[in-house]
Formats: sequence, C-alpha cells, structure tokens
Amino acid sequence: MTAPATPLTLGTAGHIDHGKTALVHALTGVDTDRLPEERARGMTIVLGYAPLVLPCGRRLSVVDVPGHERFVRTMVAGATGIDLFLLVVAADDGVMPQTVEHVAVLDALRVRRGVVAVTKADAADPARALAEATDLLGDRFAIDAVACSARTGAGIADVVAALDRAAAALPGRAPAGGGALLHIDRVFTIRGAGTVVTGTLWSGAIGRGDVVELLPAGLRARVRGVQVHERPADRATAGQRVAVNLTGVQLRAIGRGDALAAPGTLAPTWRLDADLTLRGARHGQRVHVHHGTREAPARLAELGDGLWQVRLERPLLARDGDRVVVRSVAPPDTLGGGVVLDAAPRRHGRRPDALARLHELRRGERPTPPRGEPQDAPPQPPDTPLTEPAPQLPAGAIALAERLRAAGHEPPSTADLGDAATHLPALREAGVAARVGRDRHAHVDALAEVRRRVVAIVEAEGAVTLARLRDDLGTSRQFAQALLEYLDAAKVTVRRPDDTRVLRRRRGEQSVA
Ligand SMILES: Nc1nc2c(ncn2[C@@H]2O[C@H](COP(=O)(O)OP(=O)(O)OP(=O)(O)O)[C@@H](O)[C@H]2O)c(=O)[nH]1
Ligand SMILES: [Mg+2]
Repeated sequence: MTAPATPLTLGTAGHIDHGKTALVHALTGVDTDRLPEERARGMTIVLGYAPLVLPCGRRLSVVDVPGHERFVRTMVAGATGIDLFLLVVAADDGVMPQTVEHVAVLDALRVRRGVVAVTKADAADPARALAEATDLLGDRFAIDAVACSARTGAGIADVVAALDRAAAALPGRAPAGGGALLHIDRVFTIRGAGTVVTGTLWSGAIGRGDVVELLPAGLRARVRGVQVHERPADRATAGQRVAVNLTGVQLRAIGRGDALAAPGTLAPTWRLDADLTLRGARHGQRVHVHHGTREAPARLAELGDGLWQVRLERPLLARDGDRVVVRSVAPPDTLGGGVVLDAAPRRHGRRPDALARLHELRRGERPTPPRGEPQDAPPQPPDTPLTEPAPQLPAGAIALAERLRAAGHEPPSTADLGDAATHLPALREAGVAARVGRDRHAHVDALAEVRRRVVAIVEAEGAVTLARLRDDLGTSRQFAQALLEYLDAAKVTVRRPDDTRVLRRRRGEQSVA
C-alpha cells in the first residue's frame, strides 16, 4: 500500500436547522451534538468533531459548526482551520441569511473548494435550493452540488463521492512546513493525566516529549501524549484534530483562544497589515477581527487599494500569510476578510515606502522580514505613537536604549545610570523608553512584554495581584509594584478596592468571551 495522503480538515457551513449535524452523523456515524443543552434544544452550540475516511483513503477531520446567527463567531473559529467545506442547504428552505454569511466567511478565509449538499430532499424538491446555492457561490468557488437526505440515506453516497473528488484536488498541508502550531479551542483536565488542550494542528507535527510554548502568556510546557480523534498517536501532523496532554502548565494558565506553538516561532501582535476585501468598511471603523480561535476588537486604518492596517485592542496570534475574518460590531455581520501581509508592522499610515513594501508583499515579490528584526525603526509598544520618520538618535542614546532593553522588567533608577541618564529625555521623546515609578526608566519592549503577561494572566484568571505578577516575572515586589502602577497610568489596568487589578474597558468595548 502506498503512504496515505496527508489528512485534511472539512468544515460544515449553513443556516440553522438545515441539517448539518444530521448529515455529519449520516457520513461518520458520530452525533456531534453531545451537550445536554444541544440535545434538548435540537441545535448545535459548540463545535463538534468527527473523523471520516474517504473511499480514496484520505482521512478527514470533520468540524461541525452551529448555524444560529448568535454563534457565527463559533462558526468562524471552526472554519478558520479548514481545508474544504460542506455547505448544507435544506431543500425546503433554500438559501437563508446564515447560508449567505457563512459563505462570506469561507470567502474571506479563501476556503473556496467544497461540496454543496442540498439535504432534506425527502421533504421537498431540491431543484430550487440547488439553483440558489450554485448562484450564491458563483464562479469564485470550486464546488460539486448534490441532493441528499440524512433521513432516508438517499444521495449520501453521492456526497461521499463529491468529497472524494474535492479532497483529491487538494494537496494537503506540508507537515514539514513551519513549526507546530495549534489554535486552542478547548482546555480541560483529565484525572491522573493533567491538562489537555485540543484544536486543529495548522502546521508542523507534534509528539510526546516535545517542548511547546503557550501563547500569549509565553509559558513553556512538555507534551506528555497526543491523541488524534480520541486515539493515542505517536505524532500528529498538520490538518489533524488533536488533543495534547501537557505537563508543566496549569489549567488556569491557558484557555480557548490561546495557541500552542514550537518555542520561539510565534509572537502576539497588536497590529496587522493586511490585504482585505471588505464590504462597506471605512477608515477608523471599529470592528471585530477573528483569527484562529481568537478574536479582538480593532480599528481599521485604510491604506488604499484594499490594503489596511488593523490596530488591535487585544493581541492576536497571527503569522504572515494567515487569513482573518472581519465582522462589524453593530449590527453584527461579516464584512469580509483577507490575508495578513505583515503580522508585526510598524505604525506607518500611508507612507509611500510602507505602501510600496506592502504592494510587493501582496505580489509575493518580497520576503517578509524575520520576526523580531524590524527593518527601519526601533520596535515600539502597542499604541505608542512614534513620531515619523523615526528620529535619529545619538550613539550614546542607542547604547542607553540597549542597556534598558537588557534590564528588561527590572528598570534601573536614574542614579544607577550615571552620566548616561542625560539621554533619557531623547529616548522618551523617541518612544523608546518610558518612565516607570518615580525615577526609573524601562525599554518599551520590556513594558510591552509585561503588558502581554498581565493581559494573559487577567484573561486566564480574571484578575492580577502584585504577588502574582512578582512570581510570574520572578522579580521583587518593588519592581512588580512599579510596573503595575505604570500599567494603571497607561490605562491598561485598573486597580480595584481589594488591591487586585483588572483590564480597563475601553469606551464602547463589548465583552469578547
Ligand atoms: N426530513 C428531513 N429532516 C432532516 C434531515 N436532516 C435533518 N433533518 C431534521 O432537521 C432538523 C435540524 O437538523 P440538524 O442536523 O440539527 O440541523 P443543523 O444544521 O445541524 O442545525 P444547527 O446546528 O443548530 O445550525 C432536525 O429536526 C433533523 O431531524 C433530512 O434529511 N430530512
Ligand atoms: Mg448542528
């Protein structure tokens, strides 16, 4: 026997009650609506998963998504890692609002190959729904459309055959391409085994003994075991649905929306340059950006020609080339989406050199710079405007900046710096250093890192205390105190009467669970 082709992830899509879960059951034998509430209400609420082996031997991981309009974010989180889709349309209902919205999400994610199943063909003539669905998808999508019934079993073999053809056209993901990356959709503990995270492996491979990094917190953990569709496996490869058993990390330190990655290969980002196709979006508009299993409120800065800078209010874990979906805040609707050209750009506005670079990236003519080595300016913390163009700093100031960077989250006092302290005003002016406490200065990169840790702690645990941050950073009480006061002053955190701190809500911000 030849080696099986690489596994693929198939996502369902379609309006509520159109028969997605019933069709997945007919195809795989698995009822993915497992929650009591899902069974009682007869609708999908959380993502469901089932394995499916096609006649050609190709293994598929099926992700069954909810159709309810209130759960479109869950649908997006499920659709974001898929290779091909199964769009389900009920013969007796035809194309409905979430059929349209789910297709917009697939379009934004550039998932353009799949199967349209017009189901419930036992209840109505499928011809009209078939025509409506084919119309909706137009010629941007490569599809096969078939009629079927999950109830009678008629046409199910045709759905399988159509999936076979669609899968044959897809190469699958190169397991070697990039380090391991998994966007976490569930975290739980198993008695005796410890913490388990689940998700679709986007790239790379993962197996027992590997050391992984959990983001955005930056925690390291070791892989104790891996399961693929609830069966133990030596190694899982890209495209598979995986459960990873971790040691060295506590359940409460991680959550849905975090990512597991090969150490040092991924960093949280507060800003994206992206090539987006959006319906009716405008400069300055506040939106929700969805990526991986995470979402963030953000503002759009229009750069022209379909290029946008997205300024995030919560970090995303995106890489160059990843897809994002953009939704409006009110009324909630999918505006579109596109491709990340640069996951760690400067704040540059419509500067000609920045635009020229983005056009080159879009045409694939220019490799993106390695992460952590910005091309032309000192790195900056989120939301700190940098006077443009970057000011020229004297050598002494650059040396001081390096000294502050090396000091990290234990910033020196002015007295510690001696003569070099004369350069502090220039560094503050240039946005490279910031005052922390009464007479200490820290590099903005160190502060951005502290901010990330604090946000991660609050997101995972609800609040942060002085002692918690002190332990997390492995530093003294004095430094932890100064850093928290800095974050209060920077309006990142707010101190509550019981001395704990939470994230400050920005005006108009909605909770993003
Ligand atoms: N007659 C008929 N009814 C069907 C068929 N498939 C599903 N149904 C019924 O349609 C209803 C909805 O089916 P589901 O599979 O739960 O629909 P869904 O698309 O998963 O719904 P959400 O996950 O809530 O979006 C149920 O009552 C099913 O029994 C079919 O082929 N024929
Ligand atoms: Mg369902």
